[in-house]
Amino acid sequence: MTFRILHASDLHLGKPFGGFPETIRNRLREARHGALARLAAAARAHGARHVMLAGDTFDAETPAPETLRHALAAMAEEADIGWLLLPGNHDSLAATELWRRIALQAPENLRALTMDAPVPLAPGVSLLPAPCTQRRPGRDLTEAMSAPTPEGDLRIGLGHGAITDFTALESGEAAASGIIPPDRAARSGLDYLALGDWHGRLQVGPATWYSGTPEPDGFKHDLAAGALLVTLPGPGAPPEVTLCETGQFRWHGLDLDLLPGGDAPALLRAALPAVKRRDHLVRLTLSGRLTLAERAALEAEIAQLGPEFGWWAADLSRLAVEALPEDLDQIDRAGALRQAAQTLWEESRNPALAQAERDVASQALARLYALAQEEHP
Ligand SMILES: [Mn+2]
Repeated sequence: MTFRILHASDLHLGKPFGGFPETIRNRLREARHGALARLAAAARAHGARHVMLAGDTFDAETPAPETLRHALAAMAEEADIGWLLLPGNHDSLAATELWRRIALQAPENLRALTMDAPVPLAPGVSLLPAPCTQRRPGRDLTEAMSAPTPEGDLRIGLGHGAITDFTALESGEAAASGIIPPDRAARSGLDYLALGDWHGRLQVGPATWYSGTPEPDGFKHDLAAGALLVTLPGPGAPPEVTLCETGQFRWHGLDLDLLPGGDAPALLRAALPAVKRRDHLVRLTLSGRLTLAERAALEAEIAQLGPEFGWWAADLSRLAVEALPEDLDQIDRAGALRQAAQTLWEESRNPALAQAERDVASQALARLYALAQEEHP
């Protein structure tokens, strides 16, 4: 008897993305809402009737009324899919008003897992949820997954939180309390343990996974986000787990170390996606050194490329410049501008100055050079 289910977590609906400009913030929020339909489509396409959301479906304990209503409506519209909603640490049971509203407004195909008792999911399949009682429960809630279920049932655990630190175990230190033991699946006789909390995808053991968020939300995890399609061949048999990509946006934290003589603009282009740039966020950090001319060419390339992306930031503060005396002629042959360039050049290589001061002079010289090139290309 094969059972198939989709495992997702950490949707964080309503996440505000403060610190980003309004346009991209709205698009990022919208993409999180859109992930519900993409999850349903992925489940349907692979013959899964249920989507497990392993906590943090909502970013806040009191989401805006429309965030909740839109989510419930979107789930209701996927009428052939059963949604299994576990309270995480962001939307724990301490958010009593949230779970009260969900209980009142939830469509028939949504099941809020607010109790840590086994739930019959399908004939021969039991779900063992461990809802977060509060933001930091301070104890291992997944102990509840050892509860008995009908003889011969598949046992699927659904939890939210951090696993025990392996390094602490190996060094003989006491494991921190209130976190999930990595061998929970074996301890509680689970055929699969679906976890949420970690926003990247992570396999913890043969039958234990973090799905990661279905829609990426930061630069920490630069991977294609999605949900896990879990196929359980039968009680006691190892699960087959495959990725269903559901992410709209990709976040790239890109580090480039540059040296003179290379083609920096070409290196940059090669490191960036070529299509759908509007759905990519890029945080570029440049280091190494370039000649003034190379740096000016790179800055021009950055000015050209940046606006093609959904969001873009480039940090050139750690990119040193190598200025040659003849470069100064490119700024001006004489006059006040040349004099300023000469002074900056001398400061940039003056061993009597602190490195920070020399760097400031270098950056200013690079700026002056780039401006002069724009005027007299
Ligand atoms: Mn989370």
